[in-house]
Amino acid sequence: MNGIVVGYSPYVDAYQIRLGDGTLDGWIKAYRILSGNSNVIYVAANAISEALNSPHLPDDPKLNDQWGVAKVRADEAWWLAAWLLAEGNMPKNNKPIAIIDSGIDLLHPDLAGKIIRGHDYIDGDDFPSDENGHGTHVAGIAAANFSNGEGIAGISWNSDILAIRISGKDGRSTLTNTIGAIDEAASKGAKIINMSFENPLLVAQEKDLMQRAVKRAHEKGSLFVAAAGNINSGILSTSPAELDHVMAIGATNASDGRWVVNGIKGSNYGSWIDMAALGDKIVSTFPTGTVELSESEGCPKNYCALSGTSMAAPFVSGAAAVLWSFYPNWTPDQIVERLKKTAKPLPSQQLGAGRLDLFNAIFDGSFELSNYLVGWSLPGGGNSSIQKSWRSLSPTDGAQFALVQQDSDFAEKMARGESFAPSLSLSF
Ligand SMILES: [Ca+2]
Ligand SMILES: [Ca+2]
Repeated sequence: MNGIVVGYSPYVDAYQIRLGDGTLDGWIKAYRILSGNSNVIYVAANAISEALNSPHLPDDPKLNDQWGVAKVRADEAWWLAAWLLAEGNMPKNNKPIAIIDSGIDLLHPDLAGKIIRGHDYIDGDDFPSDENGHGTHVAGIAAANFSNGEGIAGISWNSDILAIRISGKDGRSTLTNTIGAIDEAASKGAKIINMSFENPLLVAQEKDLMQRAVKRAHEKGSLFVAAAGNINSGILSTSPAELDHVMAIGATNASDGRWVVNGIKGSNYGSWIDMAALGDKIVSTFPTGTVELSESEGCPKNYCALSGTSMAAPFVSGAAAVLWSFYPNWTPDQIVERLKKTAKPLPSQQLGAGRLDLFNAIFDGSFELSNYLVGWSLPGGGNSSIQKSWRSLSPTDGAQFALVQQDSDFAEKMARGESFAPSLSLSF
């Protein structure tokens, strides 16, 4: 069968196997062999197209407009998470996300109950409301209320949002406000700090000041995600995305090309980009009243589609929060590494590691496993049962997987790299 183990999840205690024969027939053959082994508790396909109608997916009415959800395989990640949550095998709350931006509509129905009010550096108060629209949109992508029968589903199903306002109606900010906001976010315990703004013109001393603030926060355990900027440049880098310990996020479109509009506006690219996420016509929350972007972007109240690297960054911020809920003890650098190494490569796009793939990020730890797992397989014979909820056999993303659960002792041995009986070392 030529299968190889490409991942292991300690939470589901399951191995992910990529089958050499990716057809349905190949899967069925592999299923019969694996499910016949007494060490295998169940075998299931990692394919959940049927689950789109299942109760595991959120009921938010605009989910159908959120093309990015399936593209980054957030739906599959949610599906796995829903099962783990139900089993009590996962934290109910994801890591808090700070949105340093133009503020957030504090009255929005799809952000209600999520927002922790940070400082408003424009008004000098603690009501960081949004007169521009940008911050409200960014916040929703990362963490709008999930499965609440309203609006959209945020990528992270249960993250608090720390709203910090550094720009007014015109969307412009200052270095002082930005540095204050970074220090504030870290001191208030935000694990993920989203910065969907760009400045290509900072001088060295200004960059250094911002870098120092980032470094302080990074040392407190914060992960930074920033927009790479929208000037369609392969030469200019922008701050804060270019700084050390900050993920620089470019933007892609529905066909995994770099997001560009008429060759004028587009995602920046180049060797300084870490990875990319979706930035083309992204539907998210928008202020309930009239704001600056209402007219310029033709946005109705409450929800609107906007484009740019500003939208791509919160996809990654939300994804980081979800990934962290699966691996609560990881450091920010481990989260960053996993997100990058499991991204879908986009050769020749100059968008770093490629486009976010949240399901892969959660499940594909192949690069962290040593080679002894490659070629691992099981012979036939014994009892098994298939999980009834995991019934779809359709391939996703061109690959077929089986999830194979072992008894816990077996998993521990595997994790320690111990050898097994010869009966467990056959090749497919
Ligand atoms: Ca205010
Ligand atoms: Ca919602």
